[in-house]
Amino acid sequence: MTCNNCNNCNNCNKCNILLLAVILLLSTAAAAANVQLQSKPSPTTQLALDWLEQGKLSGTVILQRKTLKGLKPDGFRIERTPQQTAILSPTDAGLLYGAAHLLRLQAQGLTADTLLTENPEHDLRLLNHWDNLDGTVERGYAGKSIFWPTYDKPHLLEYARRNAAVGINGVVLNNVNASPRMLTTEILNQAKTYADLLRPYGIRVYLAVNFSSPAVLDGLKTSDPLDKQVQQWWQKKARQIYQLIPDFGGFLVKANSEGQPGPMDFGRTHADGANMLARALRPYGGIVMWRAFVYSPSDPDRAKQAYIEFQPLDGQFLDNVIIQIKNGPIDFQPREPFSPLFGAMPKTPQMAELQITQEYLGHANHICFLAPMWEEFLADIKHYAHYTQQLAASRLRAIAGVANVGTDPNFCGNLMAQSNWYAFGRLAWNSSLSSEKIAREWVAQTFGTSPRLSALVTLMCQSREAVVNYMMPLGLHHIFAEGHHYGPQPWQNNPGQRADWQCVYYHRADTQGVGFDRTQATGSAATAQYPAAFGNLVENINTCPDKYLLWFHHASWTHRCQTGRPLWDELCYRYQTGLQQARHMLQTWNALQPSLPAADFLDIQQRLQTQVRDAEWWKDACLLYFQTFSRQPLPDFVEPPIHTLDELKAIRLGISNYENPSRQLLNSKR
Ligand code: BDP
Repeated sequence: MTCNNCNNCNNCNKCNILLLAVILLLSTAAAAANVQLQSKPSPTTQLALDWLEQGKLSGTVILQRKTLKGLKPDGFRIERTPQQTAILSPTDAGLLYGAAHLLRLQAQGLTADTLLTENPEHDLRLLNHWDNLDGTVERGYAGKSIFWPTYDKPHLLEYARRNAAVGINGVVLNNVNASPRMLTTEILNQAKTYADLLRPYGIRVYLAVNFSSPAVLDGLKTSDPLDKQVQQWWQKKARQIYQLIPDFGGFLVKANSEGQPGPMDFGRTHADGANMLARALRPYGGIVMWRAFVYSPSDPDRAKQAYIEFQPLDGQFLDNVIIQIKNGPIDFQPREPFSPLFGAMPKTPQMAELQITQEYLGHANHICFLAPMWEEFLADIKHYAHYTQQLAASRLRAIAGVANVGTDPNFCGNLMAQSNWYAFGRLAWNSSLSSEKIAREWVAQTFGTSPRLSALVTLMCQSREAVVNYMMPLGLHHIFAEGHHYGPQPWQNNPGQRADWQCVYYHRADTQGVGFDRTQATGSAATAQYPAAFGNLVENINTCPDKYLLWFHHASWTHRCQTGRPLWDELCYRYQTGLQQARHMLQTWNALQPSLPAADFLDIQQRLQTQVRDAEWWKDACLLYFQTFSRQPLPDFVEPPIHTLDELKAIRLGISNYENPSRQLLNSKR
């Protein structure tokens, strides 16, 4: 750093901090005409100063709080001259994001443009933690909860730093399957601790709440949202929360879904329930994020049920309610078409829920960079559901990701999985960023800028398609093992359980063909829920992209795919390709050994070895099983299966051993 503050030092951090602080003070005084208020840096600008100092940014950097036309509250402008770089923002959080941006550029060996403006696309960029009060994390593969029952302060602050560095500005502290205990005074006090610790990082806290809390916690006779006492209970609770946490963000609610209580238990609607909570939070500026992940059997096709339940309620929600919708109509599968609810409720703010934790994508064992999946989804909702215009006109602009963070020292179960947390934050800020750019940024900040590492960027960008190929290609979905959702179980069909919890319900394989007919012509007519441009595209089997073929069609085994291959051959080709792609990922990684830290190299190498074995497992299980319907031989390009179908069907992964399932499997004959 060149020091402008004293003439006889070249790299004087002390002076630079002073300089930054002084300039901050002066500029804020000029803008706000209130010198005293900013007599010292705020906790947030202090963090920005610390980051810039630790990052050893070259040249002089000025942080200036300033309201500028075209800058949103969290937005920032960077103005660079030969003498200095100025970061301008109306808010302290914006200055922090600007500082992070400069550091991101520096890590890539880049300098800021002479004039650059950044505004977040979503005002609320949230992580949802599926953390339980006993410390377990639902669908978590990275240790225990970082919040419950207790916390480790350095770990939590580093978590906060990483969030702020990518612009994440809100966290839901607990599982959507929420315990009523969450709203007890004891737990609220703990939430206050987290709110205080996270506030300097520009992060607000939110809570997932259980709709039956009034009855369960305080013995009210009902939790009916139209009951006066129930309403008062929530109002009192909101008052208590805001006394503790004045900038509390609001509630996230999973209601009438998978056994959770909700307004429909009392003959009310989702709107009745959401609005009752919204009224309680409104005086304090809080919001309600009401989830649309519901599938009560309103239609024989589960993919249609959320739309059926929610779309008619458009216009009935109060203005501090936003509907939180999973990216696809079923449940975070390796590939789903976008949910038809997007764009279908023009009078209601909507937010996407993405899953960062790899529930259906190999847990922390498989390396799968998720940005390509989210890029595909975001591009589709922009193109077909006019997401950008909707967002621009929306009262609330938000997006959420289900976190993959835990107490593991690397936070995410493995180092590569951190890239998905990073990618979520970057896309929440700017959904037009390409996955390749995000991968490049992350690799540079994690491993450096050696040109050899471009192979890692390519590996990351191809990894999601590899996983789709060896797990559920061509629009297949929901053929994973029950319970832990790790590994294949396309034969799953438990008598006496809900039909739409069975894998056979989703693939519908028979001797004629495979896939779920969702066409209007002959099937469930799910295609009719979509905007015409998409609905018509996928309705017609000849125009339906192969990647969605078996999602929308029961295609015959001889159906000619867009590649020219008959369906059976194409299915075999995809599974075989997926396996080869997994092997290629391992080879690429091995070749990168000299450019990578030894411990990280070995850890990821082992995971990739597991991933290759699992890809063999998926390929063998799915091809041998579907072959019982297609009754055709495996084409020559498919490696002969290592296992028999009976052996594969006998595999039972218990909860205690599922973390490393493939270790106990599949090796005997290799
Ligand atoms: C499913 C998970 C389940 C969650 C549910 C949800 O398997 O653990 O509770 O989603 O999102 O994907 O509510």
